[in-house]
Amino acid sequence: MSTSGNGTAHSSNLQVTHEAPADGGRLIVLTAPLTEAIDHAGYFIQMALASLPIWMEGVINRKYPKWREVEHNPDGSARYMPAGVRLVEKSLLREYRSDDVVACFPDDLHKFVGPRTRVVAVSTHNPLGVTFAAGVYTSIFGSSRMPINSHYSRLLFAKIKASPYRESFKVIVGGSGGWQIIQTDTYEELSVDCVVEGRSESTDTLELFRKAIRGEELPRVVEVKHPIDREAILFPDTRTTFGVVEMTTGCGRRCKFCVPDLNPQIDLPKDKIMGAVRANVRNGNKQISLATEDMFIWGQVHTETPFYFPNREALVDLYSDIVNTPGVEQHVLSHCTIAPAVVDPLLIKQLSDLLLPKSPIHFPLLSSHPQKKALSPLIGLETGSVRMAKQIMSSKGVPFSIEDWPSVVLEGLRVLNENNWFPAMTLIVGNPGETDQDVMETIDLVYEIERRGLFAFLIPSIFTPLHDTRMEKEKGVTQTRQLTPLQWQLMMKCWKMNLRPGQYSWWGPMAWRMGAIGMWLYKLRRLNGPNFTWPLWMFSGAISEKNLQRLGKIYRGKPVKVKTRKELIASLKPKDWQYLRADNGDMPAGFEQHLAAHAAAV
Ligand code: B12
Ligand code: SF4
Repeated sequence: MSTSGNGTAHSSNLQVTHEAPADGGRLIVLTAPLTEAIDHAGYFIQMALASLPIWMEGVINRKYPKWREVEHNPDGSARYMPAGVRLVEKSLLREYRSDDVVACFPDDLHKFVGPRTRVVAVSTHNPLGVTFAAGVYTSIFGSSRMPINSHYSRLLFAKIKASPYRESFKVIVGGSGGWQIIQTDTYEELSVDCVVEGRSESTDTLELFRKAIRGEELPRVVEVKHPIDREAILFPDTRTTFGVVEMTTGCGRRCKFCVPDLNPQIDLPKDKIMGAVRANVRNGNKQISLATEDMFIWGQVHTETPFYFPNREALVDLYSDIVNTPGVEQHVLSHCTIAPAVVDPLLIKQLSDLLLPKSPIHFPLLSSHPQKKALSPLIGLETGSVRMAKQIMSSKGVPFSIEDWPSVVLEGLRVLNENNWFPAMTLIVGNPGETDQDVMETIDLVYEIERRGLFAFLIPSIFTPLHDTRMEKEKGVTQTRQLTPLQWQLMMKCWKMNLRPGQYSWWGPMAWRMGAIGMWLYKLRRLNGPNFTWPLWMFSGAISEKNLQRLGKIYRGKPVKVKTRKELIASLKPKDWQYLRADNGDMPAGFEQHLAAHAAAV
């Protein structure tokens, strides 16, 4: 049971009332799964909800007993909703009256869905848990189909399906996870009429809603265009979950497996970002997070400087205004890339000075900040194999050559750690064509991170061919039982390293040993097959890595030859030197003469 902000109790079970809302309901009702809408405990809880199987919900309940408690506006609508829902709402309000449209939590649908309702629109991020990282952890623990988030998404769809007014409204689904319904063909099962691929701002989306309201048949899938003009992107003027406000769309580094990179590279206008920040604060939010694939491109899109040389002044100005907005008590970073930390370490320092005081993240054993605060953006590491990196993400490290990818990762991480940034870094296991040699090179890089005393939360996930990407048709590993001993070892080594900061108590290592082996005996041995066994022993720490290597059970990684920042900078093409900032030091020999000659030529 959960209690809403206005004191009414709700159950998160299927709840069907046949009593019509007094006003006949709203014409258009917007919603999202509870697990994607909650604005509680920060980003990590939602990531856990997406990654743990439903049978582990008790772990979340114990850690966050109040996670289901949500707040309401006086009319019963949702006080906050994911940014995607808010934009659909904003898009619709260009055409419909505000009392025609409402955004509500799943438990409140019966208050707004009535005989007048013509559309129930669902925004979803990850409804069936078939995307990377989400699928992999649930499959390790036993059921690949039902992460907690997926369970709650299904509850939402079941509730909509069971509505006594279901015949008189259409169900339209959108958001970054809509493709999962198309790919699994679960339209009937979930009672979905149409999935929209693309942004709500599009006039095609509005036309679709018009059609639904006229009661016409809808196509199963509608692809709508992404605005290419930064002014065409709308901004919420109500509160969003976690204070998410869009900062950029697209990326530009062109990794082949990536969905967001397919969108146009746009950095959004500062005044609009600030307007949405203020709107969040006005509506009771204390936290802001700018949604982006790479925060470092903001201020450098379609300028004369290539986007991968960050615009230090613009970024510092933007973040400074955000964290200094009265009412913003917390600020969280979303995604970025690592090469900019090597390009401009002073930018990282200046951002740290600004952002650390407002970061809600504390890593007492890692941070040198007086209050042990830290910043933890999500960064793609993906692979330590240069051969693989060339195939799937040849521009990931620009302006540096992809040949230097391991050095870019290690030097970038050094700069970040020195400034109290401890990123979550994703790795892809089981890329199409991945050989044992590729996995060994990734293991080498992971051991090198450990050897150098660097820290990142390493999050391995199994390759998932995502819809529409240039790797859509490729096949990698599909089940955890197919993972090789080396792939398992990479996964378990990452998790072993992640748990390091929690292992300094006297009881920590012991608990892990017992827990890991107990879990293996109980469930995981059968599920994940024999290749899992020795990596798990390595993870548990019950037998030392040295001994496991001596017995020939694991590969312990060999030292990686790494370029220093100075060497990396020296490897840049002279045409790029003009974009370097001398205050970072490590300038290539002949830098000043080169710049003078360049200036003269210009
Ligand atoms: C912020 C963010 C988070 C936050 C907050 C999420 C939240 N609930 O608000 C956190 C960190 C919690 C998170 C978690 C996860 N995330 Co996330 N996240 C993002 C990020 C950076 C921004 C999302 C956002 O708000 N964008 C701004 C809004 C406006 O965009 P939007 O939601 O897409 O909405 C637009 C359209 O989709 C459309 N639309 C949306 N809804 C609807 C509905 C209808 C009816 C219509 C017509 C249109 C429509 O219109 C909107 C614009 O007008 C995106 C990347 C990105 N740039 O989108 C990744 C992203 C969405 N996340 C992703 C993933 C994988 C996850 C996790 C599964 C990761 C994990 N394993 O833990 C979890 C899942 C969480 C869950 N509960 O299930 C992937 C999704 C991949 C996919 N589904 O195919 C993305 C694309 C990142 C990536 N690079 O791959 N995420
Ligand atoms: S760097 Fe990240 S966001 Fe950019 S293309 Fe690669 S995976 Fe996508």
